[in-house]
Amino acid sequence: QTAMASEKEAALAAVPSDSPTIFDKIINKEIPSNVVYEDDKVLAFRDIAPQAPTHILIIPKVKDGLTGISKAEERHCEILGRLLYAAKLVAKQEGLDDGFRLVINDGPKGCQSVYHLHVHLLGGRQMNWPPG
Ligand code: IU
Repeated sequence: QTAMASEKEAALAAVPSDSPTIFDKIINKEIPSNVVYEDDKVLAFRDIAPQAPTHILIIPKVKDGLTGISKAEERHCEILGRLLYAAKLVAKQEGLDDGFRLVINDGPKGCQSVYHLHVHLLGGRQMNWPPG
């Protein structure tokens, strides 16, 4: 079984809800993670199951109802911009000068498994299109 297949299974098994997720424990440093960037609003850490040489998750420290991008409201516009800007800073920090990919999975069909908004930063290899 490939990691991708199990990630899809995790996504299909995940129940979309606004309950706290494991990312809250990562934010609160209750469980360890490999943090690569942090500011007052945003945390970025290495994905535990990397799908590329660089695979980092960029998340808002306060969820504020943002279980996923489909739940975005006008009040979230500032944090949404900060997440993308942080992704650019991290891509630069990681030396991804020849390109990278940002991904936001949403809902079961989008293969979302953790219901706390996160931007995937993937790089360090040639990406393909279309994605799976
Ligand atoms: P998704 O877009 O919801 O499918 O992404 C969730 C990601 O969170 C996925 O790439 C997992 O490998 C990753 N992850 C993690 O880095 N640490 C964890 O403790 C858990 C998931 I659970």
